Amino acid sequence: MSADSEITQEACIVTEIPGPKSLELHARRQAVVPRGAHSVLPVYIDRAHGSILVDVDGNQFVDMCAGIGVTTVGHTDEAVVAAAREQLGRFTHTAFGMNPYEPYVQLAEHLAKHAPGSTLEKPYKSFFMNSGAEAVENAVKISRRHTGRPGVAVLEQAYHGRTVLTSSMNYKAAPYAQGYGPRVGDIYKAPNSYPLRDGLSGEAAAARTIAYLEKVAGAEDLACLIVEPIQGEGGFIVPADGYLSALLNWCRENGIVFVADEVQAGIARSGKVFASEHFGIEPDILLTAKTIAGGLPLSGVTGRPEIMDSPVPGGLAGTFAGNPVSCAAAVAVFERIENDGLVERAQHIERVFGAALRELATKHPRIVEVRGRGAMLAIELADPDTLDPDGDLVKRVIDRATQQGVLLLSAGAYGHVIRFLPSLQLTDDLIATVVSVLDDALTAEGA
Ligand code: PLZ
Repeated sequence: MSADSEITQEACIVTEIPGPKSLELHARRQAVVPRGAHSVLPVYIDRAHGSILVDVDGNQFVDMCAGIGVTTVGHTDEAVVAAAREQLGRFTHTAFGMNPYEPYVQLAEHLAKHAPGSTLEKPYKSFFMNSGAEAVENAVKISRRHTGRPGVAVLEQAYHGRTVLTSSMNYKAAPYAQGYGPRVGDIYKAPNSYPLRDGLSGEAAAARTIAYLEKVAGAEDLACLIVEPIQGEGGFIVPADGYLSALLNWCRENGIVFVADEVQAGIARSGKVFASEHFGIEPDILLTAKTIAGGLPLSGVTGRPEIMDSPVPGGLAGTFAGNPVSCAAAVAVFERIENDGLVERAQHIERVFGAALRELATKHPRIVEVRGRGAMLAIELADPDTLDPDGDLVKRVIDRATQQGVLLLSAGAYGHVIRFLPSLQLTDDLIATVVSVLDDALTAEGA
């Protein structure tokens, strides 16, 4: 079907939301799908292109979520679809652990070229899994194997996945780990850098994190420290300058593997290929997923060869890991980044949309901060005097925007942040639509 490219890049609401066909599908789903597999918005999608989702009732929505930061190159991007189709016609699966193929190797070459460690004499090595959580799991395994130590350090406000290990690493207990115990041990959650709320310099925040870990975990027992350079689910929290480099130095001094979880921030979204570049750090291990394959499931673990080679042959695998169709799509994503200025698009979105959000903040005092990088921007909503987080306001604003055809996503420990992670195809016209819908919603809420 080539109708995708005929979808106009505009919002257009033609029924009640959810519409009658969505409601019908939702009733069928409730009979056969457990409630745990919840959908935030029961609007069923029929097709999509660029920044627009079209539902089964013919409503068009501006997608400011990109499937939680996945379709960063745009929905049904022609180059990605063509590469995946081509590979589908050749073969869909062999298991890389059985019979290997070129797209996997090509993708590892792209990552070696773009990873912040590309200044090293020996390039970073990569292998591929299916999901972000699996990438995190493997980073923990490799770090333990490399160091012979058990401990895993993470930060407050962090999110790393929903497997039993990774859900024990998340800051929030509910809905990830609560009720599914026992939780995994030897995980230490250290204070992070949250400039709006702690007011600390990067140096002071790092000293606090390090002091905590030395006291509570003991540096000699730590295999790795895993950080999101810009925290995603936590609310697009950008750490204070110098925070991450101080943590990295401490890791190097203490033989701890420094892992950057770039599952949400990586691959052009932040206005750099890797968010780590904003902070001048070369992590030992870098994790990618989401954006990497333009909408197909794939994750990557990339790192220094001396660390990545610590597992024995056959130690890193999975039946579907590094699926050839996903790898071919991911190669197309990197070609788009290299040839079509996607990083510059993310920077453009930061300039235009970021400025508009800051303008909104001057009108609406409950926007207590506008932050983020590239096409990863957020507004935090709180009481301007006490900074009490206002998750209810976020919910109401998102509901109002949905009714106007703009899909928004919350974030933050208290659901008090609206995060914007659109596709890089977002046009200036659509930015204007989103800003005016937000403005109206905030005004209607007296915010
Ligand atoms: N690391 C930094 O953001 C996934 C979670 C959606 P998976 N974030 C979206 C949900 O509610 O399940 C994420 C992330 C960071 C790891 C992950 C996990 O990636 O592909 O969802 O396993």
